[in-house]
Amino acid sequence: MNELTENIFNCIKAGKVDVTSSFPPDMRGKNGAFEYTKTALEQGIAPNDILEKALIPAMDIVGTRFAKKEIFVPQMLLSAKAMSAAMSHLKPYFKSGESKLKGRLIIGTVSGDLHDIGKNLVAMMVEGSGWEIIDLGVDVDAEKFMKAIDQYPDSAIGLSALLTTTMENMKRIVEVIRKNYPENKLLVGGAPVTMDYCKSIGADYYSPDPQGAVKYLNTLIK
Ligand code: B1M
Repeated sequence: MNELTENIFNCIKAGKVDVTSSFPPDMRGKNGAFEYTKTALEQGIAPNDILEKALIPAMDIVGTRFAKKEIFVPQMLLSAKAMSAAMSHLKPYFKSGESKLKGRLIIGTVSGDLHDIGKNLVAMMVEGSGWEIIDLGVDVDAEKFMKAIDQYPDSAIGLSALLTTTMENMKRIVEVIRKNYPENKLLVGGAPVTMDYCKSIGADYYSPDPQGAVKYLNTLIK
């Protein structure tokens, strides 16, 4: 790994966003993912190399540590923030089509539900693994999901629900999407959701955490 790519990798793993970030204490005053990514691109390192050699492996480690409960939500959020800082430089290349992403995930918290911390973590981890994210936010009804799928028909779709009451809405939204787009892959998650529930409503996969979501989505790449 090139030294700059290694620096980006280490910053994302440690949650070092930019030069002004005070976390982690031993990296205070030093450049972060934001500065190193900018320099790497200026020095001609390909956006795909930065994504595949730094962002994806770093977020992979972070996701595994989180799933094993070796790190917790705040550390994961900082790593995701560092990843987003690096992505802010890479996005223009992917948007222009000069570099290719793995796929696209439309994600939202289902109608009636305002919890978005877990959904955002999933979105950030999936983005960090090389996917484009269309984040519809919270309280997303079937109509809004359908509008986004009509616009991006080749996407996977992710639904999050944190309330037992809104799991019913998840079911209804899955029904509407299935009716119109039987082939699209539907991923569901959120604290009260289970694999049994996922199967009972006709979704394709349930993941208890972002890492599982990433692993599942990566199996869909053609
Ligand atoms: Co609310 N809330 N809340 N809440 N809240 C819970 C969920 C609750 C369990 C608390 C409790 O009573 N012990 C309870 C639900 C009970 C139930 O339905 N069985 C509850 C309730 C009742 C409510 C209100 C109804 C309270 C009220 O007003 N009377 C209300 C509802 C509002 C609404 O949505 N309409 C409400 C409101 C809120 C706040 C706004 C105050 C706030 C949300 C802030 C926000 O999200 N921006 C809030 C919070 C913070 C919580 C708790 C404390 C924490 C949720 C959270 O963020 N967890 C929660 C209790 C708890 O969990 N201890 C609680 C951390 C997050 C990282 O985990 O979201 O599970 P989680 O996401 C995980 C996985 O589930 C998975 O990956 C994530 C990372 O591991 N995952 C996916 C999530 N989505 C996924 C999607 C995937 C794959 C994996 O694929 C697409």
